[in-house]
Amino acid sequence: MLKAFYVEDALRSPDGAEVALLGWVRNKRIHGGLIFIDLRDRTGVIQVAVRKGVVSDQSFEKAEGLKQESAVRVVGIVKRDPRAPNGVEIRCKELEVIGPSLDDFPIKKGVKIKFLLDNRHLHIRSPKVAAIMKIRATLMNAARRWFRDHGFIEVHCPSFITAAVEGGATLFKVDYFEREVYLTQSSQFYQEAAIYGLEKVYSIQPSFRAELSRTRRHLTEFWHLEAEMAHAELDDMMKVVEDLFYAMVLGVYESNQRDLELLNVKLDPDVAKPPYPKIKYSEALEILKKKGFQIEWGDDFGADEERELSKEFEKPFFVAYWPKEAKAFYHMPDPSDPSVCRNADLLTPGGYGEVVGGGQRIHDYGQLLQRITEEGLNPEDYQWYLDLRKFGSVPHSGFGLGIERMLWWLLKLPHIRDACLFPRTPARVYP
Ligand code: NSS
Repeated sequence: MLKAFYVEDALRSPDGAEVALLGWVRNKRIHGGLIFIDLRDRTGVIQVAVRKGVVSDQSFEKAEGLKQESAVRVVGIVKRDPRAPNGVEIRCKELEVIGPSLDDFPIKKGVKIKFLLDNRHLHIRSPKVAAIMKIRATLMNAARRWFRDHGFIEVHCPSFITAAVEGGATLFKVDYFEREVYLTQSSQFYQEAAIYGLEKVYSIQPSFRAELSRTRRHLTEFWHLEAEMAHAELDDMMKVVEDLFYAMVLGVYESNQRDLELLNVKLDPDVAKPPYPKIKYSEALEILKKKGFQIEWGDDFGADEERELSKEFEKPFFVAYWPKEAKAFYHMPDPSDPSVCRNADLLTPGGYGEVVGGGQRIHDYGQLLQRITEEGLNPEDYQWYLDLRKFGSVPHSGFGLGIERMLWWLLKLPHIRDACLFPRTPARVYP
């Protein structure tokens, strides 16, 4: 039968109730004829007391021999006891080993980060990793709920592609039946095609970047939440990003208090309450110059620039109207000043930097063709993308949000890889 009773249910049960728990042995302490087991499941840890003479000799022997992470089934009586870590103890009546640990569990206090990453398949059992993953799942659920409530339709786009969205330098090549194709950096172009049938769409799926940067914020594979809207301009896109972002933060605040506590994160959802400050690229440049950065008009911001800039803000904030040289060819030049695009990145405060990139797309055929050529790209590679501008093209906008970047900021994680079940970075594709 599927498990339906968890440690958290046992903690809430009245004294004297008999409960059966399935879990894993996190820790064991032997005091002569009394053995304490810390039993873990996905909802928490509870102390189980196994007393000689109360349980059968067989159950006591099994308990004595338990190694860390053995899977067990425990039947016992709930008893409030102030000496127990959670104030509740299970007085064991019966213990059964479902899956023994064959070796000593290698994850111990004080092991190095590399060791934890090499043994990520075992480390992810830790309550802290589980808490991060539960919060991650909430972000996804909250985003889906928001999109559904606001009339967006979920689509699924291919990962094998033939032309770059975000520049050729970060494309992963794939041998595709002796043809060279790539792993996608973004689903944007497919979403742009989809809006002509579905008008407002979103997708949540992996994107890939062959980025050799060993920073605390770059992955080679990340989960990309993207949306695209027909009949939408830059301001419409920023409004959607604000509302969605807040709904995601609020979702975590409402559903994950215990996980946040375990991670020692004090989350004030008001930090993400719209409206967000909006500054222009030119203003951001001035702030950075005043801070002593040697940066010129047209330069993209690196990790250092973003970190310093984002220390100036208390809320997420938009940096809008970037010079076209700094951004991909598809961004729409602003009609009132064509040297800048109608685009905006959302940066998180406190030194974390960019989490969302997006803007209004060029919807005019001739203008798109011109930008493709100006950038030295081959129009043939973008034939189908250009085609979209031939048949009833409309102003449209969209954005992409990195789920791991958002978690990194939200939980103040030391490294973006802590936001992944199995991170992928230049140095790591195992396990
Ligand atoms: O390159 S982006 O800024 N924009 C796009 O890919 C657009 N084509 C999205 C769109 O408009 N549909 O990437 C968007 C976000 C960025 O803000 C980060 O949050 C995340 O994707 N991102 C990454 N996260 C982790 N690691 C890496 N390497 C990475 N690159 C982008």
